[in-house]
Amino acid sequence: MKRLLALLATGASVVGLTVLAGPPAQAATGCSAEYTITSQWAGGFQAGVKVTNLGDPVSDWTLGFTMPDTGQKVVQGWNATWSQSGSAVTATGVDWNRTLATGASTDLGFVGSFTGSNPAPTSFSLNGVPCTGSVTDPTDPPTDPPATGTPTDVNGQLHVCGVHLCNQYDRPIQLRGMSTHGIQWFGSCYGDASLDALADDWKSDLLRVAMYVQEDGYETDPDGFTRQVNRLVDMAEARGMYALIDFHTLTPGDPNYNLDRAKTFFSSVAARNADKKNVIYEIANEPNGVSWAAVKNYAEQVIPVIRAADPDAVVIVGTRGWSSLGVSDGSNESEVVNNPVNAANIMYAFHFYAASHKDNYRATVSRAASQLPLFVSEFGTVSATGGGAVDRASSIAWLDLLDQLKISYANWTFSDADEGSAAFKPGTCNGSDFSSSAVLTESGALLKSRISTADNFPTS
Ligand code: IDC
Repeated sequence: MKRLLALLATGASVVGLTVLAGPPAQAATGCSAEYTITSQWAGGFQAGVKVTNLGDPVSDWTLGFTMPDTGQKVVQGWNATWSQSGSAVTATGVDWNRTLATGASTDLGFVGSFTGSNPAPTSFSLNGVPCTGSVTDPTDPPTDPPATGTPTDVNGQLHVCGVHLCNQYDRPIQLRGMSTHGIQWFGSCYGDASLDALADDWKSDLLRVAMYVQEDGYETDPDGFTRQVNRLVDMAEARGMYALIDFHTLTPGDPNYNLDRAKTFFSSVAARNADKKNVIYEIANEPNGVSWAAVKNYAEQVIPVIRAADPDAVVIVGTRGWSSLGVSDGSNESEVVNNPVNAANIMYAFHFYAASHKDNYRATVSRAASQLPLFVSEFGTVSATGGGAVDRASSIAWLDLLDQLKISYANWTFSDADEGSAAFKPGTCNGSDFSSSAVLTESGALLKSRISTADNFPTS
């Protein structure tokens, strides 16, 4: 059964269908706008607007609407350039969502304030055309009941299909989850209670296991760290979560420095976990100060080692410039598109920190997503240092974009590190409460609210 989206339709039928006979064809126009208040507090609220273009493709758009109460104001918005004059609000598309094909949607949002009441806005229009259309969501699966079971039960062995991550039914899915901090430092954060909370309360699909190679990591005790990683793979599996095994190279930035270690490590974990369906391998966290050619050379030596032991697992390859597809080094995705890694069933890592990496990075991802299979195996809501304040608007813009593109993600970090990117307040991992809101940081609360919404995994 197709879900009919809640609409602000005024009762008119679908606008934008061309009539077969009659006057000469004109550009088809029309839109629908779905407005939702996602939270509200004394004098303030957060709202989302899903805009769908029901007419001909547009390469530039402005959404207009009217605030019914004089006290209602847009304070700060995302995924568009917002302005307000009296009761009239406009939102204009930004680089990466400026073009809307027929039937395409984009999600915008804003934080607002109000003094009296806070009714829903009226008179939505797109490029001046009233949004009176209705639309069914073409991404809805044709199945009736929502899938039941854990993420790994429902999706089984994953593979790459086109630019997407696909499940056992060969349908694109998005995994949403969390990354550990360095397991050499935060082992106490990864026990039964915290992982129960991650699976049951957060409804996380995924645990990324960040095994640093340097900084007192793998190189100091290869067997011990291999055991720890395998233990976390098992703990994730027992809870129905995918496990991303992250060979967390960072400094030095050239992954070839660790090539022998990578071969030893991956031949061991791939052999040991070959029969499991929940394992994804991430072979180099963040190459930096090194060319794409060098990263590709590393990947083409490590991937065959994994394939020899575990032929069907998805492998994620880090990209140049701290896994920015080269953008942080002044390059872009074309170096990968023009010279891809010679291997099948792989994805490319894209990492971002929302307070540091904004519109030009989002534009890169929205462009690259139609050409390369991308996996956001690490991102933060804060600055690239891992600390500082949560950039809420940028984080939400990013998460909306990843949702729209069905790009999987893991947030840095499921830990109680004393830095803004950590989900838990310092000291949490010494205790037994991983579920109450009292132990969450601002970043943790935001991510938990995003990750714990129902998954929509196709089952046929
Ligand atoms: C940071 C940690 C911080 C630690 C530092 C050095 O948050 O506590 O001291 O590493 O190991 C990355 C890296 C990730 C960084 C993170 C934040 O993958 O290891 O973690 N970051 O700086 N890339 C961009 C940001």
